[in-house]
Amino acid sequence: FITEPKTAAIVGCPFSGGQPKAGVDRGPIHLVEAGLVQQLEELGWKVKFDGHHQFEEINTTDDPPIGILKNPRLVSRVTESVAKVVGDHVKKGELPVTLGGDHSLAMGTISGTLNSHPDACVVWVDAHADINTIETTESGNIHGMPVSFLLGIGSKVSEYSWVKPLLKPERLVYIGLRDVDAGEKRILRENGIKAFSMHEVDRYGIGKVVEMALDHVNPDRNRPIHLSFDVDALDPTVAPSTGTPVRGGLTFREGHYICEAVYETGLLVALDLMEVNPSLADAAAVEQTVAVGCSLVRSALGETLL
Ligand code: HAR
Ligand code: MN
Ligand code: MN
Ligand code: MN
Repeated sequence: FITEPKTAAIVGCPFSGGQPKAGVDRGPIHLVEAGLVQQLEELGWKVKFDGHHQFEEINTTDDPPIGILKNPRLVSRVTESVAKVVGDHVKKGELPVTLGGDHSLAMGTISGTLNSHPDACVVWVDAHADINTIETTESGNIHGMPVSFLLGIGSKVSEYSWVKPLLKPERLVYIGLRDVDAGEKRILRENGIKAFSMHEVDRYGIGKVVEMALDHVNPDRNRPIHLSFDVDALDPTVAPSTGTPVRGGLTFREGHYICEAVYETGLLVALDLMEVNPSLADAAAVEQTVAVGCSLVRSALGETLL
């Protein structure tokens, strides 16, 4: 699906409107300043990066809540614009690497992927399921909801009518979950969505978990894969600078193993790296988190240990 010469397009999304903590909008800037573009070039990729998206066209001075949804118009318009940008790269056979920014952005990135590859599957790596609906969310923070919008479950708001329910429950799999709301557990169960929590990672080991996850969404290993990686899937000792850290997460190697194994399929068509927040820790912890973010991306784009 990726055409030669292999081209990656960095889609920097300095956006924080899907959640309340300032600073996550600076994640992509730090990742690029850490040298991500050159690192990917050293792996043999042609890398396109024409600056971070500024969403200039989006003008929401007045954005009161719609029901419980916070910043609903802003999040809708930014993610719709991201869907177009990511979709254009995917159509050209380029690999979009979207740097967040909060995870509401995945409403855009996954819409962009599925527009071109309706048969694609999604591997969502996260401490959280991000599948709350308008009915179940307690926070109203849209970064906890993008998956429900992509599936078309829960009641609809006209502001989000551009989001088509292109994702099928059987084409989605989670790895790393450990902080799932009661309403979200019900949604996962009722829709038969496959999820490998940290409990399964402990029981089977990450190698077997990734194999089972791919067997579920991609049994013949012929579907394009969209990997959406929330850095908070990693243990907070590994990736401390993030808005909603949850203890008991993936080790450094477990996180990288997922990326390496997805790369090895040769089926990766889009990658998200989300929720790096450089304002939520001391300088050393920020540097550590940014470095881990870059190295996850390198692993997903083919860096090997030998
Ligand atoms: N489930 C909670 C909510 O809906 C928390 C979501 C949290 N955050 C993320 N997303 N970082 O993965 O608000
Ligand atoms: Mn671009
Ligand atoms: Mn998330
Ligand atoms: Mn998360």
